Amino acid sequence: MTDAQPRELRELIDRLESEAAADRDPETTPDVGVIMGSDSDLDAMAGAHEVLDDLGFSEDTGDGVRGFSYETYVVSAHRTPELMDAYARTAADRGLEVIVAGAGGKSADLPNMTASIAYPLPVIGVPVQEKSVDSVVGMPSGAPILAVDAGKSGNAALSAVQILAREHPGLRDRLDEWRTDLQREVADVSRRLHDEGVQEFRDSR
Ligand code: AIR
Repeated sequence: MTDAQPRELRELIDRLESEAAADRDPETTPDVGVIMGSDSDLDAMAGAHEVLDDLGFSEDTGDGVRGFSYETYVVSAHRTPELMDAYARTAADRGLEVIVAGAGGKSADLPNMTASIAYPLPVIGVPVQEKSVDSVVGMPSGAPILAVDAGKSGNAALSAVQILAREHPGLRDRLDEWRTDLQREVADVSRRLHDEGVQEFRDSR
């Protein structure tokens, strides 16, 4: 810790550490942590938030919501390495079961470093751009990360819920319903495309 560390950063790290030390009711702690290197990644990470919302997760903004929930923070591996360390180090004790981590650019190190520090907690990496893929997935032997294709943050959220569903049959049912809805939508599009004809279908999109 340097003396130059700003109060705002220190307070955020203190918050994570005191939440980890507190004996909180697991019912009220977030299950999925969604972190990203910058708020400029929010659009790319929106798929994760949408899937979690669709599957009935609430957003925990610090009020200790009950039931399945997620939280979101900006954590930059390079601008705020101490915050990344604190987030990953305290994640399990704060009640998180799985982390979805997105980062962009060619040095997209938040997912891979979070995976190493939070191990054995599973971390699902989201390369925000195509050029971030190698940096997210390129881990050495013995240092695993789960990862999705560039921009596929919704898939990362689905994978996170799949992990949670191993212990929670209710979530398995929600995942089944989600897949049924998806198949219904694809079948509906397929039928309309055929029955309306290509031009009318395109015009109505
Ligand atoms: N980034 C932020 N800190 C470390 C990295 N690698 C990434 C963000 C974002 C990109 O850099 O994840 O995708 C550009 O960030 P910004 O804040 O300049 O828009």
